Amino acid sequence: MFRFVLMASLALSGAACSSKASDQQAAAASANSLSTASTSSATTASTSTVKTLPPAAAQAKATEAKTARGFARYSKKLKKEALARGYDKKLVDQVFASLTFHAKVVVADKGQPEFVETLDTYLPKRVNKQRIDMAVKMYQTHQTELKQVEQKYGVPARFVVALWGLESAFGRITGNYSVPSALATLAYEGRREAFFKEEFFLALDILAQGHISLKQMKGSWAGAMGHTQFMPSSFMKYAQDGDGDGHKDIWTNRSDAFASIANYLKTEGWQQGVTWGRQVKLPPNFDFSLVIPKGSKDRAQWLQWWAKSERPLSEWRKLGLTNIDGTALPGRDLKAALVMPDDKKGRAYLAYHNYQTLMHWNRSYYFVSSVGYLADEISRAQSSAPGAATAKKRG
Ligand SMILES: [Ca+2]
Repeated sequence: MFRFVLMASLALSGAACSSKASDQQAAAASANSLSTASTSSATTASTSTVKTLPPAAAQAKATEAKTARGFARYSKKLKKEALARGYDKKLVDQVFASLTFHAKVVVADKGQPEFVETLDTYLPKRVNKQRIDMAVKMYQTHQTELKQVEQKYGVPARFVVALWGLESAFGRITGNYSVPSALATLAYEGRREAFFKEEFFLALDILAQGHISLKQMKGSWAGAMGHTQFMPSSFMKYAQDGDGDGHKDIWTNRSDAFASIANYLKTEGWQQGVTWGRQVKLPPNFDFSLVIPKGSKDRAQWLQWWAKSERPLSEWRKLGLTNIDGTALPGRDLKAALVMPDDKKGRAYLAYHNYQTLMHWNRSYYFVSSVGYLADEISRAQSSAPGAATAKKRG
């Protein structure tokens, strides 16, 4: 489990990020970033005409030769279990007839990026100018729809757009794997069998409920689905029918995706009227024991450590902290905890309650920093746009 989780947070940040994402979101997160990275090579592996297979594809082929038969045996058992669990036989027949062993999934799951970087190298890549421009454009294009979602769920549209942009490049990169096949392959691989088997059965539930067809149920190699890159368990908990047509379609329906993202944040405690956090400057000789320590074993422990760091902005002000540009911290009566994703060397953030909510989505400082950064850039573009209503940063 540790390796998977570590791999996921590495894949996500491309860095030695010591915060570990939750199982579910680790899968979604790694799925997201790796789907982006590996889609093209996956396509290469399946479409190239054998002559000159690149090494990764060749390796994938080798794994396939070894284990496709094993997968078929595993699928038989899984099918029995599906029927025993009471799934409709027609659905079960249809899904199991479609199951394909994806050697590539196994290779991706075992792979570990070796590249180490910091937030300073990561952020400009992950939230580059192209992504910011696109986010601003999407924010404006879908303004009406986004405002409705903002009102209904109490979550600012800029955060919905930022998550949408980072998870699936605004719905453009959602993954090309058949989700049941990817999940069955990962269950068969065995290292996290129980987790992926449950996700597989939840995928069957989603199909049984008719939200999407089997053919359209596509996702990343790790089973993260659609515009939101939800794992099936997240779908069950947070997905919404935004346009009211009776289906929660996070794969092809933008309204459903927007509502689902906002509902996720609302469900996990988003506070209205407050932003996520802010980058700050520390005074000389700062007492670093006030920072949330790194390496928490789970969210519960991280929250405990958060509570120890958290204090009112006025107190942080007294301790000598300022905004990154040296100006005074806001006078608002808010509590914040101090986060340093790259320890003493790197950036420091005062994190508000909503930071916790974003860390529920994906327990990675790098991920949350990029969401906050992108959301702030959207807001900045709004307030600097000529004639645009000023979208003031609050908190
Ligand atoms: Ca719908």
